[in-house]
Amino acid sequence: MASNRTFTMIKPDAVRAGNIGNILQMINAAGFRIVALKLTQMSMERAGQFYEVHAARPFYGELCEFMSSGPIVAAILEKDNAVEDFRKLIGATNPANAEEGTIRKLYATSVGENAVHGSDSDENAAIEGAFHFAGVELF
Ligand code: FUP
Repeated sequence: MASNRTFTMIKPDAVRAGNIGNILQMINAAGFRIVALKLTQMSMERAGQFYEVHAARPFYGELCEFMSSGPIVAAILEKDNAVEDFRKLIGATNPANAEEGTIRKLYATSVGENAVHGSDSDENAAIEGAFHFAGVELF
């Protein structure tokens, strides 16, 4: 059975560009309920832990520097089929390949600075949500 929760981050590029409101509006309009939400910033070390799965990839250092370069909005979202439906809403990792109307098509500038994160599985959604939020922060 598909889980009904996913985890997202509005990344430092989109926060710097003033797009928090626009992106949250798209998330709400697509039918996701906000379960948890905060403005926060990851240290280089915390970003390294979050993206540990990519540690061997050539872009890992740049990715961690970028993700710790400024505040992010972290959120847990709820909807039927949340993980898959949210991946559709955000579009392809590289905005050049993202479909029209997706968050990355509208707000991402490159494969590295791609405006938003969306969990890729139910298991990772739970792990990533717990990485950023304590139980008392979920509503
Ligand atoms: P996604 O699940 O769409 O966020 O994409 P990945 O898990 O494959 O990648 C995680 C992050 O690594 C991306 F959001 C940006 C960064 N990345 C790069 O900088 N270069 C790449 O070639 C691939 C990913």
